Amino acid sequence: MAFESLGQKIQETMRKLKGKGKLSEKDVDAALREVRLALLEADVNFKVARKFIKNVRERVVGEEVSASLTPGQQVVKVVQEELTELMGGENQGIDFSSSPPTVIMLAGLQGSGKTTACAKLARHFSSKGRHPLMVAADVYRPAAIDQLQQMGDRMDVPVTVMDASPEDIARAGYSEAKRNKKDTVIIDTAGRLHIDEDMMEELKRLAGALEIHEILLVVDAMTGQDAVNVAEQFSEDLDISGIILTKLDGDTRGGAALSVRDVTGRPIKFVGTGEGIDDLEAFHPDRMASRILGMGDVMTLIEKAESKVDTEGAREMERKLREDEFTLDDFLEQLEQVQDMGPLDQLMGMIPGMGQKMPAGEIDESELLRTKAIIQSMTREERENPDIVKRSRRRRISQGSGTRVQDVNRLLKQYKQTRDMIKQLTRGGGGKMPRRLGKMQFPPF
Ligand SMILES: Nc1nc2c(ncn2[C@@H]2O[C@H](COP(=O)(O)OP(=O)(O)OP(=O)(O)O)[C@@H](O)[C@H]2O)c(=O)[nH]1
Ligand SMILES: [Mg+2]
Repeated sequence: MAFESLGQKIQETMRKLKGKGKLSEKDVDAALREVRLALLEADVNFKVARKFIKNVRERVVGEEVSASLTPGQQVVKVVQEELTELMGGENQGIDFSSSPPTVIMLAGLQGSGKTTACAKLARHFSSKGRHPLMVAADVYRPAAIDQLQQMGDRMDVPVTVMDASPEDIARAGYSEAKRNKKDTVIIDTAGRLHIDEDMMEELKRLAGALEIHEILLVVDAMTGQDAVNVAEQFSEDLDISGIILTKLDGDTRGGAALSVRDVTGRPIKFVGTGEGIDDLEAFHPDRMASRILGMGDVMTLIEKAESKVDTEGAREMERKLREDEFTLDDFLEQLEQVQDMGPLDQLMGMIPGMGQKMPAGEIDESELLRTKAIIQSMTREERENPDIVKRSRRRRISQGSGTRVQDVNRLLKQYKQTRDMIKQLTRGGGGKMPRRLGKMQFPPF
C-alpha cells in the first residue's frame, strides 16, 4: 500500500510523543527531525519537507494546548492538519460548465495512465448521473484508439474516432456531444516518453482549438520526484487546472502525492488506485492525511461501499452507524463487503488501526476467515454488545474459533476503534455525516 513506510514511521514517532506527559521543545524537535527524515525517505521534495516541518513546529510551539488534548495528541492534530494543507486542504472536483458540454482534456507522459484515466473518469461521471463522451485524439497509435473504443463499448459510453488531426477530432467530438446531449467531453491525447516541443505544441494547439474547461495532467505516482518535476514543467506551458495522480496502489512511497500540489500550485483532483475501471477516487487531502497517520479513512470506505454495494444496504449501515447501533455483525458484514470491493490491502488501510498491522503482500483471506470465526463463536448478545465480552469469555471464544486470545482482543479493539471513530465523525453533525474528517475533534488514539 502506498505510504506504508512513511505512515509507519510517522506513527511510531507520534506514539513515542504521546507516551510523554509533558513535551519540551527538545522532544518536539527530536520528533520533527524523525518526521522530516521519513518525508525525505518517502521522496518528498526537500524544500517541501523543510517548509512542512517549519509550519508544524511554529504551531506546536506557539499554540496553546487545547484542554481536551494531551500535548502528544496536540502534535498529532497539528501534523494531520498540516499534511492536509500541504496536499491542498479541501477536495477540488471538476468545475463543470453551466453551458454543457464541459470539456476536459488529459495530458501527460507516455504510460502515465491517460487512456485508463479517460475511461475511469467516464465511468465516474456516469455513476454520478452525467453523460460523458470520450474523444480519441491520440492519433499516433491505432492501438490507443482501440483501447479507448473497447473501454467505451464496455461502459456504453460513446467514443469519437476519426482519421483527422487531433484538433479536428476534438472539435468533432464536441459537436457530437452537443448533438447527442452528452454533457461531459473527455479528450485522450498522445503522450511522449519525455517532455518535448512537439508534444507541447500539439497540446497547445488542441487547447486552442475549442473551449476547454479543464486540463488535467496525468502523472504516475510511482515515479516519485520525477512526477513532480514533470508536473512542474507541464504547468509552465499549459494552463493545468488539476492533477490526476495514478498508480497510487503500488508501493509508491508517497512523495509525489505530498509534494506535487505545493510545487506546482495545482490541486490533485483524482487518484488512480488500480488498473480496473472503478479504481479512481476523488482526492480528499484530509482523508489521505488520516490514512497516513493510521487514523483510517471511513468516509472513503463508506463511499466505496455505496457505489459497489446496493445503496439500500449502505444506507442502512449508515443509519446504524449514526444511531450507534453498529454491532459486531455489522462490522463483519462491512468487512465482507470490503472483500468484494477490491484488493484487501488497500481497503484495510482505510479501517482505523488496521493499516499498519498488515504489511502489503501479507494480507490474505485467512485474516477475514479468522475474524469471521471469532465473531461467529460469540453469542448473539455479545455480538450486539461487544462491550460485555469479559476476559474469561475471550478465552472461550478464541478456543471456539481456533484462534488466539490476542486475535480476539485485537478484533474487539478494531471494532471499537471503528465505532469510536464513527461516533466522533457524527458527533454534532445534526444527524448527517459530516463531509470532512478534518473536523474531527480528537485524533482517535
Ligand atoms: N496499478 C495501476 N496501473 C495503472 C493505473 N493507471 C494506469 N495503469 C496502467 O498503466 C499502464 C499505462 O496506462 P495507459 O492508460 O495506457 O497510459 P497512457 O498515458 O494512455 O499511455 P500512452 O497512451 O502510451 O501515452 C496500463 O498498463 C494501465 O493499466 C493505476 O492507477 N494503477
Ligand atoms: Mg494512451
